[in-house]
Amino acid sequence: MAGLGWVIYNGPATQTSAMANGRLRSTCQEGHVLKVKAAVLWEVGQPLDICEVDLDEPKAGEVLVKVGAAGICRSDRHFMHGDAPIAIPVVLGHEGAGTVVQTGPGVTLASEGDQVILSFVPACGRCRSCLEGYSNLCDLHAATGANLLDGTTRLHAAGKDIHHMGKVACFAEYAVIPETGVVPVTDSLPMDKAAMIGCSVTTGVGAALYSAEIKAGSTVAVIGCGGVGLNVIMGAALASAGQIIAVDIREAQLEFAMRFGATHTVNASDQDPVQQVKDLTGGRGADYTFEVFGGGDTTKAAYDMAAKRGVVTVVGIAPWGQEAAINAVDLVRNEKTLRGSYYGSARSRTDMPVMVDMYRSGKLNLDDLVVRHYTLDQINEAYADLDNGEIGRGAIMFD
Ligand code: COD
Ligand code: ZN
Repeated sequence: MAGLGWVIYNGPATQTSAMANGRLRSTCQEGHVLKVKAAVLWEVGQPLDICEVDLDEPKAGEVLVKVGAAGICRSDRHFMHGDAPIAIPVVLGHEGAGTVVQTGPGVTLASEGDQVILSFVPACGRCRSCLEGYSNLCDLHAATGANLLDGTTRLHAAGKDIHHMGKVACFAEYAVIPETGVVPVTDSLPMDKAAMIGCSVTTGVGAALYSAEIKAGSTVAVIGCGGVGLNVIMGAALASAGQIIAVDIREAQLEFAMRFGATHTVNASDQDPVQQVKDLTGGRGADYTFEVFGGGDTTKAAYDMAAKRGVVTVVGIAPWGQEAAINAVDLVRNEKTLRGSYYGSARSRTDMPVMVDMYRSGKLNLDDLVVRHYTLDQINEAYADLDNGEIGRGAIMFD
């Protein structure tokens, strides 16, 4: 904790002065900012800018986290490309883990020194969604978007407020996060594995176990076998599915998926994936299908390849405005279920510790999932690797 350079805030963020020469304090003093390196999206379609930004001290109910690792997830890419709307400028990064180094007033859910997994839905615990048990859909979180729960930001640069993706913003050395957005881990994990639990594991395994509730012995097809899709496959294996069919347009992804529990593969680049899945399931289609890419066509394919009474779970979010043409007669006559799944229908604070235990007991293969490490300065390269279809997950590692 020593050596953190708090700066006295004297005016606009670009005109700070007078280095504070102290250790990090556990009680906040108004008006201090920390200079941190962060990857900022200033404009849609532009590369991320690695620059120094000002980070305010945590306010009531917030914690300051020294980021340990941040995953390279396609969801951030959707914002960079403008496929999904977000307030900009913004610090992206929603799959992370780190160490709490300071707590704001009134914090009771985490302490200094805790290793924490970051949750990109810090549930308020008071809204209707939270009270009904759907904390992944917290109304206050949705209403405050890429600001913190009080509707303001702690990040600033060039005289502008900078938004916090998922109230996490972990493409930065430090992050100020609502206390409900950090989940302490007992007996620390490697940071990159802990980070995976912050998104791809909870989103993917959760989609299989908590959204679809896959039954033992059933047939499963997963469209899109990147970081999140591989976790859906692991979830299906944990649920003892019989056949697990990995569907992707890249052969390397399909081969890699076999390591995580896929029993069959379908290459959708040259042949109709719906027909191939039907061929592999005796003409019935799969009992559970998942869309884990984010597209209208792939959502339709997931629907079409589902069996009678099949459950279609859409994890990916298609670019704004895209639609999927669902056959309205087939929906009724074949009693299919079409549903969305956000954050694996999970409750971060109780379900993430379950994922940690599953990793520790060897049931989740996170050691093979993270295949590339980068520095924050290499983040645009990391996203180029994702676009080029490199297998598995990449992670930014911080000192
Ligand atoms: N058919 C089959 N597979 C395809 C196709 C296709 N037509 N096109 C691409 N793919 C494959 C790619 O080759 C790749 O293997 C895979 O789809 C996508 O994997 P990644 O690693 O690029 O993406 P992920 O796993 O990091 O993210 C996937 C999401 C579905 C989560 C993401 O794209 C998304 O839609 N996010 C929005 C939803 C959201 O916000 N969720 C919560 C946070 S993740
Ligand atoms: Zn993600």
